[in-house]
Amino acid sequence: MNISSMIKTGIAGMLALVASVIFSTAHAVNINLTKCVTTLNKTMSDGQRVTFWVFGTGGMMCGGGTLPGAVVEVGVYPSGVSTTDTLNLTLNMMMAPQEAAPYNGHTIHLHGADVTTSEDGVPETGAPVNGDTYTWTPTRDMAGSYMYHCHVHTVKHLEMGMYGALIVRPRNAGGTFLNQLTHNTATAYNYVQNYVLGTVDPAYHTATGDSTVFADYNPRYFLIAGNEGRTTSAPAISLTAARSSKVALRLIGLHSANSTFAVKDGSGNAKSFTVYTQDGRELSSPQTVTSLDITPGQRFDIIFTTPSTAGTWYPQVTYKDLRNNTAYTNGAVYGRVTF
Ligand SMILES: [Cu+2]
Repeated sequence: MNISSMIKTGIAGMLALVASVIFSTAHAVNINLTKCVTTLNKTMSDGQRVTFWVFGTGGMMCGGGTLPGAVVEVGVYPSGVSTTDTLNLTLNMMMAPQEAAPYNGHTIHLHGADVTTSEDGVPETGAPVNGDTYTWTPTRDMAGSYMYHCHVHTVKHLEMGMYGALIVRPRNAGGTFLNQLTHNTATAYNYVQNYVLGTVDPAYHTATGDSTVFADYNPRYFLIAGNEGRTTSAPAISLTAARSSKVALRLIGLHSANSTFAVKDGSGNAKSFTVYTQDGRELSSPQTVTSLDITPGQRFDIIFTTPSTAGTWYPQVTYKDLRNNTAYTNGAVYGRVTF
């Protein structure tokens, strides 16, 4: 290497160092996303057709609508790093299906997020229902699972499918997402899936205004990640994992019923799993359990380790009536993890 190239390399190295210092200590990351609202028709397991309202990914005609809506990820950084992620989520109302007044329009409520009242997506406290931008800057202790949903005429619009997972993920000082639930390395995982819980009462999908239908919830369809998954052979969600690996599941309660989560092997034996975070906060002592009740709005982030021998486990949710806590007919929904 001659002197000229050494100088060039030295200058390039210095510039890279300056850039990394700026990036790791002062550069604000803005995550700008646009959501819209569109219809999605699904044929359910009993042959009935249900029309959902779902969040899509913007555009003139509102494309990309899925049930649940696409995952939104926001990063948080280790202590001592002043960089922050700010989520700017814009709701585009063009082409949106709507109810008649006074329940017209839609919002995005960032459930569990500490936001100002004007960013909370609650029409009763002033959130615009004809399109708005919602801003959120989580702090490092907020790593965990959250949810977004519409807060207009919530009993109907939530039930119609207007929801999705909002995940706060730890990044390292350089900004790379870590495969950990929190900044605690004990929460490291090899695989992760979002188990977004949902229920459907078809009567809600056609009722409007102040119908008495909304006072009597009778779900007929029970979902994980938007799918019914009524048998272990046709699960709602599945994963192929290596043996002796760590599988994290984010359990996100967007259902309108009680529920109990468990993980069972092929013989129906309950397997233990560890709960590390609840409602977007790390537990001071992780809880290892074989069953977990999840009520509407709650979130739990859990990890289990797959065995060293081949097999299949079935994470599962049993949906139960809020009034008497008895399991609904067809209320068992299965996931599958093959290793
Ligand atoms: Cu809505």
